[in-house]
Parts: sequence; C-alpha cells; structure tokens
Amino acid sequence: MASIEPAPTSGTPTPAQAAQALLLARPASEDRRLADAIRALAIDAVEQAKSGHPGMPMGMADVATVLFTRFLKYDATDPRWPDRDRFVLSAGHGSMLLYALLHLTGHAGMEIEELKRFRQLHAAAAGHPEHGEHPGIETTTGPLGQGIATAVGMAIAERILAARFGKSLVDHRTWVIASDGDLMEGISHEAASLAGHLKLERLCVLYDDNDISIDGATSLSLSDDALKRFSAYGWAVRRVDGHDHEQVAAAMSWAMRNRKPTMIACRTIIGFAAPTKAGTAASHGSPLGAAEAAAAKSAMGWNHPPFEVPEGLKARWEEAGRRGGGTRRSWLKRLAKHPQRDEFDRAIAGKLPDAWHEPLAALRQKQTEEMPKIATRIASQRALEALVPAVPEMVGGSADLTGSNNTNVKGVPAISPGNFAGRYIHYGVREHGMAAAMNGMALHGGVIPYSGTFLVFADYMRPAIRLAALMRLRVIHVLTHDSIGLGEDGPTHQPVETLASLRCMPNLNVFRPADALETAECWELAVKRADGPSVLALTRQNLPALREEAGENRSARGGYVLAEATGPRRVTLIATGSEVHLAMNARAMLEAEGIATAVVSLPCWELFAHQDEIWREQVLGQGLRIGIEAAIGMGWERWLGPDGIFIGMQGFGASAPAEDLFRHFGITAEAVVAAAKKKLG
Ligand SMILES: Cc1ncc(C[n+]2csc(CCOP(=O)(O)OP(=O)(O)O)c2C)c(N)n1
Ligand SMILES: [Mg+2]
Repeated sequence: MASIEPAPTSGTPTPAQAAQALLLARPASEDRRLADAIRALAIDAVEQAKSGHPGMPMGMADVATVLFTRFLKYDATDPRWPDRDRFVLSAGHGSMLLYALLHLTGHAGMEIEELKRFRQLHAAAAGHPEHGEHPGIETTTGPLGQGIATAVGMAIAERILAARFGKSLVDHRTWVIASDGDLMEGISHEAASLAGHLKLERLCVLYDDNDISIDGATSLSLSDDALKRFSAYGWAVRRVDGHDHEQVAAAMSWAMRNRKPTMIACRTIIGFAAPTKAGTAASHGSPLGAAEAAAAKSAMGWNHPPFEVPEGLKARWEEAGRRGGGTRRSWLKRLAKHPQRDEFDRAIAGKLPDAWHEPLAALRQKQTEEMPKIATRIASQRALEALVPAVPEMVGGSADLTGSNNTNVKGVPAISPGNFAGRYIHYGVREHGMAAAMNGMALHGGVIPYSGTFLVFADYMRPAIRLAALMRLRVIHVLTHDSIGLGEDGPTHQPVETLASLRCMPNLNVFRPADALETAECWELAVKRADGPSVLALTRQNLPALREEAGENRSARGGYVLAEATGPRRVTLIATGSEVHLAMNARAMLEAEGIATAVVSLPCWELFAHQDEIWREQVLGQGLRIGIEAAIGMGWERWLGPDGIFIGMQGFGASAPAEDLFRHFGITAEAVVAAAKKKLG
C-alpha cells in the first residue's frame, strides 16, 4: 500500500498535489506499477545525470503505459519493421519517457547501462531524442512543435504507401505525445490544420494537458481552448484523466475507430508522485533532488534501489514489447507472397530504381542540342518531368506556389482529403508545416519528398530544414525566385542573405545552377543524395544555356572551370546561378582587352568544399579572383581569399524590373570589368 511521505519542505499542498495524494493513497494496480517503473527510471536517470526533465515522463507515464502495453503496434525485436505504428515524442524534453519505454519493453541497445549514461557523450539516451542514436527513436525532437508536424508527414506517407501497395502491407498509425509548448508553437497550427483537411484518421495526438510550462502556469500566457481549436481544424477531440488507465484506454479505442485525426487531451499532473514539486514548473527541467526523489518513490510505494525494476514487472513490460510479434510475422508472410514485394522493399530501403537517371541523362543530352534559354525554375520542371515518372516514390508539392515553383508534373495527380492515390501535395500557405511534414515522410520511408516555395521563405522553414540536416534526411526543397532577379515584387521577396544563411548550415547542400543543363545535373545529385537534404535555388528569369557538352555531371564536384582563359590566367570570375552568364559576358570583354580570364561555375559550395584541395586551387586559379552573386558576400572570402573582389548585394533589394535592379546595384559585366581593371592597375 502506497503511503505519502511528508513533504521535504513545508507548505500547503496545491490542488494538484491534493489530487495526487488521493490517487497515490489507493492500492496500486498492476498498470500503475508498470507506470511507476517509468517514473522511477526517469527520476533515477535525471538524478544521475544531474540534469534533464523528470516532470513530463512522470506525468505522462500512465498514458504511455496504456499506449505501449495495449495499443501501439510494434515489436521490440525489430524496431524498424516497416508496418509498425510510429510513435513520436514531440515534447522531446521528456526524452526519459521514451528511453524508459524502449528499455522496459526490451529493445536491444537500450539496456539499463544506457539509461545510467543518460545525457553523456555518445549515449543513445541523449538529452533529447535523436534519430539515429537508437532504431526505436523515430525522429529527433526537442524544438517544440516539430514532432507533431513531423508526425503529420509520417501519417501522410503511410496513406500514400497504403494507396500504392495496399492495406495488406501498409496499415499502421501514428501516435504523438505533445505538450503545451508543442501546441503553443505556430507550426502546430499549420500541421493540425493540414492534418484535419487531409482527414488523416490514423493520426492520434495525446496531449499532455498539464497546465504547466517553464515559466509557471500556462495561464500566464495561454487562454486557448486546445480542444475547440483542434475541433475547428476537423479533428475529433476528447478529454480524459491522464492518470486513469481505463479512461485513457477507452479514448484510444475511440481514436482507432474514428474517421478523423484525433486529439486526446490527457489531464495530467506534471511530476506526478513528487510530493512538493508535482503540479509545478519546478519538476519540469531539473533533477528532483535526493530528498524529493526519495519522497516521490516512497509515495509510489517504490522500494527498489536506483535503476532496478523488479523482475516480475520487467517481465510484464517485456511481454508488452513482444505483443506485436505475431502480427509482424504474419505481415512478413504476406510480404513474402506479395506481387509488389521487390518494389516495396526497394522503396522502403531508399534505393532508387535501376534506370532512374536515364530519362534525365536523355534530357541533358537534348538540352545541349537545343540550348534552351529558360528560367532555372522551368528547367527544374523539365527535370521533374524526367524524374518523377522514373522514381515512383517522389512526392511533390508546393506551399501554394505551384505555378511559380513549377513543381508539378503533368498527369501526376494530387492527393486530396481521404484520397491518397496521388503524388502531389497542395500544402497551402504553410511552409513550416510543409518542411516538417516532408521530414516525416522521409523518416517514414518509401517516399522522397520534394516541394517548393520562394527562396526568401526558407526562413519560414528553417527549423525543419535544420532537423532534416541533423537527421540526414533525403528531402529536396525547390526554392525559386532566388534573387533581385525576381524584379518587381521587391525587397520583401528578394532573398539577399538567404543563401549565406543556408550555406552555413551543416550537412545541407545548397545548389544554385546556372542554366538548364546544370539544373538537371543538380536535380540528379539531390535525388541521389541519400544522407541529407538539398536546396535548389532557382531563378524566375530566363537564363541562356552555357554548356555544349553533357557527358559528365560537372556539378557533382560542386564547381568547375566553365571557360578557361585563352592565355595564362590573370583573372578568374567565380559565380553561381544567374550570375554565371554575366561572368561569361565579362570574360568576353576582358579577353577582348587582352586580359586572360577564366569563368568558374560554383553551383554547390558544399560539394566543392569536399574536393581535393589541390584540384580546388587549380579551379580557382592563382590570378585575381572575383566572386559574383546577386546576394550578400558573407562566405565568399572562403573562395576569394584576402585579395579577391566580391560583386553582389550590400543590403536589401528594391522593387523594379530585374534588369534595372542589376544595373542599380552594380551587378553587371561592366562593373566586373571595371573592378578587374582597377585591381590589375
Ligand atoms: C521551439 C522551442 N522553444 C523553446 C524550448 C525550450 N523549452 C523546452 S520545454 C518548454 C516548455 C515546457 O512546457 P510544456 O511544453 O508544457 O512541457 P512540460 O513542462 O509540461 O513538460 C520550453 C519553452 C524548446 N524546447 N523548443
Ligand atoms: Mg505543460
């Protein structure tokens, strides 16, 4: 029988603490015990690490227990089984909840030693859940709001694959635990609105409705009614007592029968069982402290040494971890006999079809014959026309700019509410939600998401792009209208600092192709890249074709000499995208004056940076280096060295026809020639 220890510090119990005392005074059911094991492990790991967040795992332990012992479809012996339910801990600060669940259910690689190393270097049990650290961690979370939006993408991918391969292979759900902070974040609005619109009925959000965030009571900053909000988005909603296992179970059954995405608001007490800290922000993000930790365990009637779970209880948990074994084995049998088996395996493994690049190679060849003068966004559409039919897992989209981003391919249908037999998504004006959903699709597997918006709005997606880079996900962002070259829409729409800000992000490849041929090359590289995201920065305005041979993908090395100097090089003009043809014009003028000048096209800095240094030096040359890009120059010193010259933007753009803007801001061949001659003296 559990008993309440006197609080280590005096003070009147809060209403939450009084409610908790009543609950803990009852004889603990076996289900409560299962949840207590989570609480005890969370307390111990945070104490040992001397940092971490005990409150959320303690508050949500009951809900998570019901999910993992009765509803979630999984098999701890194979955490990557493709038809498993996806579980996303959006409130990533509660990472110990996930680690405790993985441990208790018997996942290899999350033994008790791992929990003892919580938050230490190279531990799978990192501060926040990190995808790749353990196969049971479906996604990296921590930046609030990302998890719930990522889960929307997982749920979309599930439906798309179910439409493609049928219910016998793809038939699973996505479960999310989200906190007050997750729901306060703007991205949760985009994600929930999209999920409601698409009728993602297999998505269930378990809202940790504990009224507490870091600053204190959520009433300090929040008066929304989350249930009404989600209901207005087209979700089915319910509120339950998050410490009542049967109420939670009934709501989960209801969610599984529902034809809408569901949100179950679970009323919980943060830090449940801690006598003085429960129900307060004090339990959110720091160790309880030895006295409070001991008192919490005593309140639960938990009499075991740190990190010890009694054998019987551990056995019950491990049994839950094997619950899905039979279902998984029947699924494997169905897969073995399935006519689309090879195709399913290939798509899930992220392997491209054998001849995927052939239509693209043919397009590149054709482009050298036709030398089209088109915008790179149009060239991108032509590349997609070659790629999308050849790579059935590519799923496109745009944040309401389909006609501007040219991300659609004729004849490829869009998905619509309840109908997922399509390969294009109208994300609406929800860039952030879109980018996070794309991460979820890539994480789910079997889908290669690409989609578009204007380059300047990369800032609206940045947190999700950052997670894609961190998680090494194959997602491709088509970002058009990439400079002042977009013209009249003016400085709000003209990116100037965006390229630099994207290039400084680790593991993101930023492509800025110079013509139609380079665009096809960059697309090939982006699709081929299985270990990270790519951005394609593309023009609104037409650009001349610059290359006459298509054999080798020259963009693959990130940069190359497009036109060599006619004599020993005195000048190297280094440019990207729309400024490469300008460099070619300047070269012609300098050469006409007897100044031997080469032009280097540098479509992808990251790939170029990976090349051998000697080769790079040869490409960039020993003469005067001039960088040309219609953007701010930060970062260019890397290629130009201390004596180089940068021709580009110094500040924001302006509203005018593009040609006037290039003249106004001094980004012209004449300006390049003048700068070169002045420097050469
Ligand atoms: C985008 C983002 N902003 C801020 C934080 C820092 N942070 C971590 S948890 C949290 C809020 C805690 O409240 P809640 O989400 O309700 O979690 P609970 O305390 O109930 O576990 C904040 C602001 C974050 N992780 N992500
Ligand atoms: Mg909270």
